[in-house]
Amino acid sequence: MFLFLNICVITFCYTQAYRFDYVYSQEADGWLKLHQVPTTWEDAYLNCYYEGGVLASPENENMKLALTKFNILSNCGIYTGVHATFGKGAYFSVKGIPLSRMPVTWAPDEPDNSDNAEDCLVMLSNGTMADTKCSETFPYFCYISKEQAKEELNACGTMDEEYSLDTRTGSCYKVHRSPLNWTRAFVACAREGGHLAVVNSIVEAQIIATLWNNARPHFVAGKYNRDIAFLGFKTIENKFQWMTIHGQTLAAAGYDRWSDGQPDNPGVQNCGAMFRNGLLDDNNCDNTLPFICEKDPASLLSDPLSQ
Ligand SMILES: *[C@@H]1O[C@H](CO)[C@@H](O)[C@H](O)[C@H]1NC(C)=O
Ligand SMILES: *[C@@H]1O[C@H](CO)[C@@H](O)[C@H](O)[C@H]1NC(C)=O
Ligand SMILES: [Ca+2]
Ligand SMILES: [Ca+2]
Ligand SMILES: [Ca+2]
Repeated sequence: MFLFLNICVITFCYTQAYRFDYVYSQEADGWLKLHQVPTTWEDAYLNCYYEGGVLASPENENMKLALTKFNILSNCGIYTGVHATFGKGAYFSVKGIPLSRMPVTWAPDEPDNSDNAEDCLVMLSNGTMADTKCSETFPYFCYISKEQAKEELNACGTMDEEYSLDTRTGSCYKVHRSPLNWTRAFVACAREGGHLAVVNSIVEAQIIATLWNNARPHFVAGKYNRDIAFLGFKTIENKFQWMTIHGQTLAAAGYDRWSDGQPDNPGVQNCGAMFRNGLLDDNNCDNTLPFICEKDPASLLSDPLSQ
């Protein structure tokens, strides 16, 4: 926060925050967010993508400086977006800049490609780099360039035009037509500033079903049911108690209309879904299905609690 204010005082101050969890960096010429919870490289990559940015890399001296300066976690490396997961030894940033173009200083005895199994690069707190297994977990930064961030926020408080506001509920909705399993879907909605949709009324069930049925046809290869979409409810560890992701029973949340014969697979189908007619289904959490996100228009604004 201090850093941010300081930047504002001495240079042009960006009045439009990208979103509350990102901080403007003059060096980076854009917005950075430190994800303090360590994850695997693949999860870091995906989380940044869902947030609308990229896993940050020291692609030039300024980015390297920004990442070093913002990395307040002492003695701890951060994942960079530099990886060779597409081909052994062929290191590129997520944006496709080759490692040979980056200002890299290696840590002692690095890179060593230990066990011939190290395809991801971490940056240590002093700015030196090391290769590591991509399954190791590290904190990381996501980056949104000023170019990317300069679009106006829409009525849903996001630049993601796929979110649309419905004034009847005051919520925004987005139909994800590319299928993910329930866990991945949950994370995708969360990173967009929303959550897997929670149905709180019959009207909301109709709104969601209508949006879904009107969504542009979208072909994604693979075997999955195109007529069922994941929502934000599941059973708690096979206890046959259906709860929304906000900790309520379906009845308390306001909508518990199951389709005929559903739920039909207790103990096996532990995740909540909806048919195109708006009625509910239990489905396998590891199936990949389309899914619906719901978002409070204020969720990413600077002070969501005061809205
Ligand atoms: C950077 O940190 C690593 C790990 O702590 C250490 O081994 C290395 O000597 C440091 N390099 C410089 C240039 O300070
Ligand atoms: C969802 O997919 C991810 C990535 O493929 C996988 O790691 C995870 O185990 C899956 N989760 C479930 C519940 O199947
Ligand atoms: Ca190494
Ligand atoms: Ca809702
Ligand atoms: Ca079912």
